[in-house]
Amino acid sequence: MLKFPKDFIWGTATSSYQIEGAATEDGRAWSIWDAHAHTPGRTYNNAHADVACDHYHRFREDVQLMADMGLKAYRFSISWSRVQPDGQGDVNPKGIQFYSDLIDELLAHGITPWVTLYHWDLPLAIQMERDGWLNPEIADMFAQYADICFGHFGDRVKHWITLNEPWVVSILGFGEGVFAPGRKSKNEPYLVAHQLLRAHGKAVLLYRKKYQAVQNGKIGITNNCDWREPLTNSRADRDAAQRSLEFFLGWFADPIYLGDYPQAMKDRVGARLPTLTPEDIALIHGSSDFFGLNHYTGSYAADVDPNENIRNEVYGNGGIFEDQYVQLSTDPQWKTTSMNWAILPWGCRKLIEWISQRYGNPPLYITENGCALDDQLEKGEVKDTVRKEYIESYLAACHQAIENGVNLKGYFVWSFMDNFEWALGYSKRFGIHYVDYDTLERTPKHSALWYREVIKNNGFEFSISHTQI
Ligand code: PNW
Repeated sequence: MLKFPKDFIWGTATSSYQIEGAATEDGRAWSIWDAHAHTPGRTYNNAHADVACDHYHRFREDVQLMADMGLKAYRFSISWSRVQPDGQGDVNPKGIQFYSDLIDELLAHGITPWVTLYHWDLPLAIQMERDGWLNPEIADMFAQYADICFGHFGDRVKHWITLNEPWVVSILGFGEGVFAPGRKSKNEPYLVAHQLLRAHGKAVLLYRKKYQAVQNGKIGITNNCDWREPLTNSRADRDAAQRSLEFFLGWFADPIYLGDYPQAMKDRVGARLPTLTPEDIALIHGSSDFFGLNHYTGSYAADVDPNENIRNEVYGNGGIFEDQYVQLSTDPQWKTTSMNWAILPWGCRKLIEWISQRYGNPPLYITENGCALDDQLEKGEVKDTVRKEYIESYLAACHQAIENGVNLKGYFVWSFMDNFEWALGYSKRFGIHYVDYDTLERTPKHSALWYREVIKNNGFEFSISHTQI
């Protein structure tokens, strides 16, 4: 039996645009994701999230399902344009009411809310009128929005996450252009990342100055990172794997925990990497009470000679190739999910051990982990054995890391239910609850029933011990 530490947080996660629907109801204005999804050709089957899971109208039913599985914590995000439609100025009382009701409903069922302020749905007005994340003034706009949230919800919300995955915003939104606002650039990701870090820092400073002493909550940020395993044991490949982790996670976590961008980035990106001024560093260094990590997969990393004309084959996970010169690859033996992401529980263990070493063993929460599968609903059941084994093996790897000294304090399954998977629309199912998109009916999958037992027992019997963790 693998037992977890007493008080370990067992949760699930979602985000506003992916589940809420009610896109123009009760005063909500469009975000950049509404505009992106409604632009032909941007998402699979031109899907959008006008209705999504209709969580806006069904949140009480959803909280009941969470209570049924004994969930300790629920991570959701606030739609900025629902509470402040233009992203600046007036507050929308009906938006405040919705999140206030959701929080009350969770607390009434003994579930702790973990609230993300920004999960990619920037108010469209800020993009159109103020250039969005490219505008240095966005840090102040974000802090003002955060102020509204702390002020209205901070009496009941004690766990705040400023930003979800700034790497995705920067690389997929401004580098590859596959996510909103759909820009393709080799420089903008670095500029946007810089403003994301400053915005995070300003929101945290405001919380600490104005609210933390009274409200007694914690605030942090969630970054995503995949593991990088050196392809060979050569010095060059080991350096490449390390460099790749620094370009991925160090880009955001180094400024927060170590006070500057990684040296490897400064060396290779040169003048295209903005400089953190002493004021920026004062704002950003030490600005997280905990380390939030979203983690799904990993790959091999190998060194590339800049004179060779090689392109990166592993989609979405590289960052800007010409700056890193790291060749990513996978082993055809590795099992994959329907995202084509490799299932590598040992990569999860190695990554959280890497984080704990590099950043001084901070309190760590896995704020997302899970997998997409081609689930079938048959006679009211979804037998998602691969998902159950995915979660089980990643949790076993987490348990091993805890034994090795990693300060892991909680784990959130992505996702509570199937939802709008961004550019892939409704074609990928990540939920532990199945959503029928015709009737919007929810059904707990076998993985949810298994997770309920894990929560109840604060651990589990590891049934697939032949799996490498
Ligand atoms: C995360 N990549 O996104 C998000 O936080 C969720 O909203 C999302 O649904 C979930 O993971 C599953 O995709 C990512 O291409 C999307 O590297 C894409 C990538 C990473 C994370």
